Amino acid sequence: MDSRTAKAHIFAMLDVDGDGVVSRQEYLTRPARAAAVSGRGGDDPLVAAAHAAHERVYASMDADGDGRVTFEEYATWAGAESFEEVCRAALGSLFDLADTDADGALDRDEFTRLREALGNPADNAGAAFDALDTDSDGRVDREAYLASIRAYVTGGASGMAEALHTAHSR
Ligand SMILES: [Ca+2]
Ligand SMILES: [Ca+2]
Ligand SMILES: [Ca+2]
Repeated sequence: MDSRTAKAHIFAMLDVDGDGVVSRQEYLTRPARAAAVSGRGGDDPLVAAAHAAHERVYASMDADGDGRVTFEEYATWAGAESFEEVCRAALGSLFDLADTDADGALDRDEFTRLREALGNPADNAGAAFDALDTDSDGRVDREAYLASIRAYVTGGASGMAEALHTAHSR
């Protein structure tokens, strides 16, 4: 799998209504949904942090600032540099929303709820969890979660990336 294939999968997931453009609203719905499924209200500081982190990603991603992110715009932008600059914080904020018992790891239920909130199919959530939970202790920690997504986005041909590729396929 090359990174452009991975980017196409991710873009398709972000473009919820399938019109070929990721709108600002589509993107900002992600932290809102992650907050909702985790039972968090608007007064939770993690909700505000997640919203702000996603605003930063969208502003970075939307190079021409027209409030529409096309696939070409996305594919040009996505990569290791943008991951470190803005994506890590946004993805970490989603992880924190989902980590409802705040133990620094997602258990199977927390992980599955987050995936569903972000529009991943529920039917392979178990396989995706197993691929990430490499020591099979029933927990996926924050660094492992972020590292696996980074490897996927940047086209690393690791076993983890392949597992995630399957996990993201519809
Ligand atoms: Ca769209
Ligand atoms: Ca744009
Ligand atoms: Ca947890």
